[in-house]
Amino acid sequence: MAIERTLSIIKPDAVAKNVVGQILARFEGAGLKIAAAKLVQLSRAEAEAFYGVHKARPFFNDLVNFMVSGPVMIQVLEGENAILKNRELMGATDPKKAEKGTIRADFADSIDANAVHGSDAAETAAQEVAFFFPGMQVYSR
Ligand code: RTP
Ligand code: MG
Repeated sequence: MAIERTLSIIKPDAVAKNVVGQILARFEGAGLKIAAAKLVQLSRAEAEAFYGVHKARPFFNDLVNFMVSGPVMIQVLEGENAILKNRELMGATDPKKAEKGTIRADFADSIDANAVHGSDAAETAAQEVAFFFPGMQVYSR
């Protein structure tokens, strides 16, 4: 099975709730390694660029406002099937629809404040990792 990398963001609501460690522990518990990590306050320009794919959507402004409302923890997760595995750990976008035991079911309050972001495919994962960790050291294993 392929070793993949995916971009994960612990969003401002979860950082404010002080559950960063609990969320990272779920990634580690599922066999994903933290290959890079940083706690940062996104600028509006960064949030708009990162979520540019949603520019035309009615929720775009709310999404950007939310993502700049406080610091976020950004990490690269690495492991077998990392992209899908992370999406499964996260649960559905709307926490009301997220399966029990997923990060969003356990830590998110609403579809806007939904605790985590995760890349959704190989191509977006590569783009998103490069966006936040340009020139990241690649370790062979
Ligand atoms: P993410 O990109 O943050 O990992 O979330 P996702 O793939 O599960 O959902 P996506 O469709 O990519 O939407 C990005 C974020 O926009 C907010 N959203 N709000 N009010 C709404 O109908 C709505 N739909 C999406 C969510 O915060 C979602 O995570
Ligand atoms: Mg998405």
